[in-house]
Amino acid sequence: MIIGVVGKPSVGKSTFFKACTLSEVEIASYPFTTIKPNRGAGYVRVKCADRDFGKQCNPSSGFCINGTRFVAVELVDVAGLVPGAHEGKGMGNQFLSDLNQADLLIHIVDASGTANEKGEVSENYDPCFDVEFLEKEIDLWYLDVIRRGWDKITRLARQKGAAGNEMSAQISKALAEQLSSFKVTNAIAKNSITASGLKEEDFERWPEESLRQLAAELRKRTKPIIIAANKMDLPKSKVNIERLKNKFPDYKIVPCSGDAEVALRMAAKAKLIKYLPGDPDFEIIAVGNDASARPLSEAQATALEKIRFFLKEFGSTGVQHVLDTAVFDFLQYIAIFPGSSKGLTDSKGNVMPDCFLMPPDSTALDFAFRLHTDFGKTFLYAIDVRKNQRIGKEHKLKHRDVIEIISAAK
Ligand SMILES: Nc1nc2c(ncn2[C@@H]2O[C@H](COP(=O)(O)OP(=O)(O)O)[C@@H](O)[C@H]2O)c(=O)[nH]1
Ligand SMILES: [Mg+2]
Repeated sequence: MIIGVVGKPSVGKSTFFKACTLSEVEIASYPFTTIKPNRGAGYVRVKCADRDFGKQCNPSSGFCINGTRFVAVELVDVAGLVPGAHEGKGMGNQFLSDLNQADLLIHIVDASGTANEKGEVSENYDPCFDVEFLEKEIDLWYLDVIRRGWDKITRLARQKGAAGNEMSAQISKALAEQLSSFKVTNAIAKNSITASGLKEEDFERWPEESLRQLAAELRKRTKPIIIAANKMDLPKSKVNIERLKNKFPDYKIVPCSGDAEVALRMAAKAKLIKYLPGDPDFEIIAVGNDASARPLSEAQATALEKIRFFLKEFGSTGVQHVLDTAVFDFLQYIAIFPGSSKGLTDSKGNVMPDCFLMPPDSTALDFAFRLHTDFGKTFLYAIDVRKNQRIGKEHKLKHRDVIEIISAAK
């Protein structure tokens, strides 16, 4: 899963990205390569299954602190969004390919209204414009690709129909084929066509304007957007977030402060405080006359107390909450731990080294394929390790299940 961090300049994208990717502990490895500077691992919080078995896990990627497991998700800082972007203004190939690969977009909005549509210093700017703008811009980009490819898409559909297939299902297949780089699948194309009030078999007579809605429906399903209302520490943000919530009741809007999260993670890394990303508070470590203790400077102490005040009001800095909301609440992913009824240790002696994020409705068989194609192909049955119960391939998995796959490949 790839999560794109988008928004106009100066809203705090890079700060948010830094906050998510900065980690107190040294991370041995990611489940993916991060060779580009604008790519990195963010982590979602999962209550680890290790404690339920009276164990301490040794994650092979991510980390686990006191029973809270941080599972990696790939983040991309997608810079370069400006008005007119879909027409190619300021939108390089890099921007498009970064955007293309994302499964979900976190739209960082400057809730304080201190930057105009180009990101220049301003006053009383209404962030609702940014939400409308981004949605429109991405919808137009989809529309543009559909329009430019329309002759080809319809030709493909006719060919498929002529090849003896039932004409009524060919346009969705042709759309999915042409828009595969946007992660449009057959099912997504079908649902989008229906949601646009169109009938597949009439595709030769679809009105031109209907393509606009079709583009929007395809976009919604392949690039869903959640909003991080950033800079909540600034004065006008509270009024503006209410405005956002009223105007966009269908959007998930999470208040946050990227700056505060960066400060806390840096302080934790420097061993000045104890802080777990997403926590409602932190604890100052370095006090007293102990020679090894590094007392906080006056400025540090003041800055931290200001952040504590923010945490009290908002429950957390919100940054971790944005990621957790995106993955678990919005995309409804579930975390699954591979395990075994014979023990939770792998061949190298690591306890519960892995935790996988799976899409909603994943079955035991899906999980087998996720572990290894061979496990999927030669799947026999699975075991729900918590209950020590056999489950079949169609069995739907739940968040925090511990599952063993029994296959002929083992
Ligand atoms: N007050 C405040 N400023 C922030 C916050 N997050 C980011 N900023 C500031 O906003 C400015 C732009 O941030 P940056 O991450 O470079 O924005 P980008 O252009 O979207 O990548 C910087 O000065 C940040 O320190 C926040 O939560 N509160
Ligand atoms: Mg930036």
